[in-house]
Amino acid sequence: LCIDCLVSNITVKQDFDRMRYQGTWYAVAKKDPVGLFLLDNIVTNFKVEEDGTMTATAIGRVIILNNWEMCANMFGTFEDTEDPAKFKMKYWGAAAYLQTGYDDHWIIDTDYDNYAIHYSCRELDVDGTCLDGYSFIFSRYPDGLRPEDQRNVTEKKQDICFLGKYRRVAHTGFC
Ligand code: ODT
Repeated sequence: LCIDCLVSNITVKQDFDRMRYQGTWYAVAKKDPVGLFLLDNIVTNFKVEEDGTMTATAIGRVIILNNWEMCANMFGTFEDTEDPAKFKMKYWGAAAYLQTGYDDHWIIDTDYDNYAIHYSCRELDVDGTCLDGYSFIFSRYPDGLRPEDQRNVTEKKQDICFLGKYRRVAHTGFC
């Protein structure tokens, strides 16, 4: 629960297990940051390397240089922090004109087999709330969340103060 919207009070998944998090996740909803990048058809694949490092790839439809539509191939490596569900994500694209960055990457909640809620605050406001952030709702299935997971996901959207700020992410086969 987070009633004051302070980023420092947001709770994440307890005892996050990166091994069970591996494999394919379909973005079914997204809260965009300022200057959004990935539009839709977003699919990610997480992996734990032999040395224990978590890495991921992501694909998604983007529009670059104002009106060039393409599928972006993205890569990320995750730096551990003292909390097992909080990472720093270094990311870059297969092509130089794609976005690169270094974002927080928090796993708010997941059951590993069906749903996951991701959160990233890029810019803190002076009062400790999030001024610019983004969040993905992931499903193991491209067609969306199971009905039995929807209530919990809605609750978590509220906890991270992003309720009502999500849009549905379509999977049309574009990428
Ligand atoms: O789309 C946006 O507006 C912001 C997100 C840009 C980050 C994309 C970088 C993806 C790098 C590969 C990693 C995949 C895992 C991602 C899971 C969720 C957060 C991006």
